[in-house]
Amino acid sequence: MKLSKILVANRGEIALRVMRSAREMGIATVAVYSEADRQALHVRYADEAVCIGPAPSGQSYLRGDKIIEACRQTGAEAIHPGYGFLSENAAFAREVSQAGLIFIGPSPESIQTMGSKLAAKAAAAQYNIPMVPGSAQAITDVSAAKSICRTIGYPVLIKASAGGGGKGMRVVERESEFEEQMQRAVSEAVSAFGDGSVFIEKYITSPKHIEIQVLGDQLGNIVHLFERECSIQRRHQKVVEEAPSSVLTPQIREAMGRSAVDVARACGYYGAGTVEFIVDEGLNYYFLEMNTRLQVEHPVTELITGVDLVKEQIRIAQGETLAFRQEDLQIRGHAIESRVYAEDPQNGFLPDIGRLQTYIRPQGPGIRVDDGFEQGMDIPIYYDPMIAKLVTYGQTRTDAINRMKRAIEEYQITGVETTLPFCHFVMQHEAFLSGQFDTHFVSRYFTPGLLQKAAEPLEAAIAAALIAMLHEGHQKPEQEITQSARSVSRWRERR
Ligand code: MV4
Repeated sequence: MKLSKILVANRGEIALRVMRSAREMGIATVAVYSEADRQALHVRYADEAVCIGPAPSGQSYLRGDKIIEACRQTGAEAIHPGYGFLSENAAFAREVSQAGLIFIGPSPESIQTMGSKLAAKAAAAQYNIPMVPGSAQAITDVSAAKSICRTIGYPVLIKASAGGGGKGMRVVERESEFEEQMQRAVSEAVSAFGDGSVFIEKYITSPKHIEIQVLGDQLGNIVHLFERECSIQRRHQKVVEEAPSSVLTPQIREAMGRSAVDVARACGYYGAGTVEFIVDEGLNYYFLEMNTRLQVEHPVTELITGVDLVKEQIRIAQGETLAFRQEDLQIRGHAIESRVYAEDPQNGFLPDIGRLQTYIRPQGPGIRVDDGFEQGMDIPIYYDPMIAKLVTYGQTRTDAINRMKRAIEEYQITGVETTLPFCHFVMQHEAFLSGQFDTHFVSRYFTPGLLQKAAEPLEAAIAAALIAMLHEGHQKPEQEITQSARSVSRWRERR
């Protein structure tokens, strides 16, 4: 069934990104917006727009009922949820189809299974997919849990089954700390997710976060589109991502790809999805969880494969067969994404909201900017402070890195502080250049004093550096989940 009009239940850069692909497919677009977003670019870009409520997302972008009503009003036949908001809400996906509309995404059952880490692991256990040693079920009995920990060995990690973003996660270094940490994890999980189920895993001390993009159609065909390396993150918020990973061998890439397809198959997956792994220093990989949405960092995969993931999502929702088989896909070149957040890297990455006084995008070969703002606009306080995704492409990783440095130097933003200087720092760091880094990159290597502000008068740069040096002594190091995490990375030694 060909769609003729879709509603995009999101805002900002991702709403625009989705509408662009829809328009290229000849599909009309409907925007929804909150009262804070009347002037937003996604509203102006859409063929039609419907206001769904006040600024707080609980009263607008999270109101499934109002969004379904907006479809009735405009005649939209399908809903693309983007990422965040309602994108991984199984109940919403079910309500959409009960209203006779198409949810552009996986089935409610897939969303529900993968929304529980324990259910996801249970589904994956039908296949031979590597998983971190730990408890297969929620732990309730402290002494039974301690005996599991004795078997797998400390340190262990307690995780919330319903968790996300590191919430409800506790590292336990020794048995004497176990009970207290378990109680904390349970109460954090109850208050954050309304579900206190927690389980245990062996703690991998220096992991890389590598995820595999998958696509499945409604006829049961599933392919993977290789990996994204997402280890450069702070407090579980990714800042720099790239594809492909510079450490995977073709053999490990193929094995991880096959495992990712198996995970998707285990829950009858269709649509676009991401299978998340951690990779240890010996390049052993372990399945952690699956994200059942389009991810923020999807453009790096699009650039190295030539596949428009949003168009594929729409084709899959239309019931079409995947247009390619696994052997049709290959990696061409290298792509890097820098997330431009309105946050101050000189000041603990605190959100720095305000008006974009100057906003001039970089241009030229190999540069893609996905954003939702123009010069003069305010960054609203109600939503995610991401201004843009700056993505560069090159034939080699070095080309993509040099292009990213050039693009960051061209990008002119005043009025708010951004993560751009931090991303520039990453592009020059020896650990990033060599590929020998893990998820602890930021806490291990970054201090605000190391940032140089580009394109500023020398005196101002010196003053900023002096101020940063004065502040450095007073700053608490970024809270990390373990002490041993601050030790030197062992990625290098093993290679
Ligand atoms: C882990 C881990 C080490 N060992 N599991 C964090 C968020 C969640 N999606 C999985 N996470 C981790 N799970 C075991 N058994 C380390 C992390 C982790 C992490 C993972 C990916 C990206 C960034 C991270 C930062 C800190 C910890």
